[in-house]
Amino acid sequence: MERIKFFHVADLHLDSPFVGLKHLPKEVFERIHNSTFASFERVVKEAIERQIDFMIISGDLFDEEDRSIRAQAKLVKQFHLLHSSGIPVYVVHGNHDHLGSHRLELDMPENVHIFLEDAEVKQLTTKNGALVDIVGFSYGTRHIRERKIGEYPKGNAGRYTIGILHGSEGSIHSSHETYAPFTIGELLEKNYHYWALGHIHERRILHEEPHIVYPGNIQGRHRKETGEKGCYEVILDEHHTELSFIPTHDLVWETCRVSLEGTQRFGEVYQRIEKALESLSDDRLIEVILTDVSSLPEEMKGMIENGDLLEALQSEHGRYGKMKWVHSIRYTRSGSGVEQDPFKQEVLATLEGMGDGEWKAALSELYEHPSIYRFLSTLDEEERRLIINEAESLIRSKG
Ligand SMILES: [Mn+2]
Repeated sequence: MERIKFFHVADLHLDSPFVGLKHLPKEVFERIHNSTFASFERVVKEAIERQIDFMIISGDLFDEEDRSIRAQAKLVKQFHLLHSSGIPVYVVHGNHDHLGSHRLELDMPENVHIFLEDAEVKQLTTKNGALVDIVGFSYGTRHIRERKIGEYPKGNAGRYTIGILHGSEGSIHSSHETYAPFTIGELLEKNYHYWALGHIHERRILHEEPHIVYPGNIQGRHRKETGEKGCYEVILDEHHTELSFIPTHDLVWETCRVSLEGTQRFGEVYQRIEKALESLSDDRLIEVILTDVSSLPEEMKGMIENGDLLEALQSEHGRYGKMKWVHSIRYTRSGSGVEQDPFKQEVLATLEGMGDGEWKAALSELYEHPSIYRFLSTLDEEERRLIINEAESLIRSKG
């Protein structure tokens, strides 16, 4: 069989709202707000330059069920560019942009092939004459909890078979909800040449030969989606897979740890942070975590907590080249003194002992709020730690 070359892209989340970023100057806001589109434009540019045979998009093209016209128009424009270059696109919709959510739909060019609710096979002959079966399904509603893998037929000899699946591999524990679950074994049984997964926003290769791959999203959307983001170029021949990651992100979310050991004055703190920021590349959205703060006077900690330090850094953002935006500053308290007040001791001990149940109860008002819950992701260990640290320093600082 002639070799084939395609792009595996997933989780575009076009027009993501980037919640949690506050008080952005206009140019910073616009850059961030446009970043999902900028990344997809790069995906398309690379696809055309590399003359791929076809593109696969494994779900969550849009971030919201009521996909904006702006997002649709920009997407359609990119699909037209692919069309002009003779590149077909195979699309499934995921939990974020399921078929049932269609409100106002723009017409897609004819190179775009969208899968429907039941798993189906779409056939393609590449310009080199290779025969390819592409199998997939789209989410008809937001929550697909059942196993859909049973609907996928076995691969046929003499043709490439590629499976597209937006869902959760059974052994992965993540903050993503479990949808259309499957196991690696179930995928291998199908005898496909490649599995183009979507849903998990981290890049992961679950199996090699045949490759089972989550490419991750194309642009980080919050501080936990750190690092480079992009898509995979896949070159297949009958026995071998060549996988290359192509970074296309517009902005990278990054955590920057700065030790404040021995510092006492605002000027010293500021300089240490500035120095650390200078060493980072451009086009970063940065969370600064200050460590070793034990020598820091309480009033300095107050300036960190009340946002004064952050504001000072942000007002200087122009100095850091193209774009280095510090979106938050926190500090972790290590080796803090023993509390003498018995009441405070009691409260601190309770805080330290908070289990899942207590967290759930404390957060239920937010996490069960009908219009807020969908903007929230679950708190991981580090975030819980930070909240506890902040509460602790608040309690200790009150007389
Ligand atoms: Mn997604």
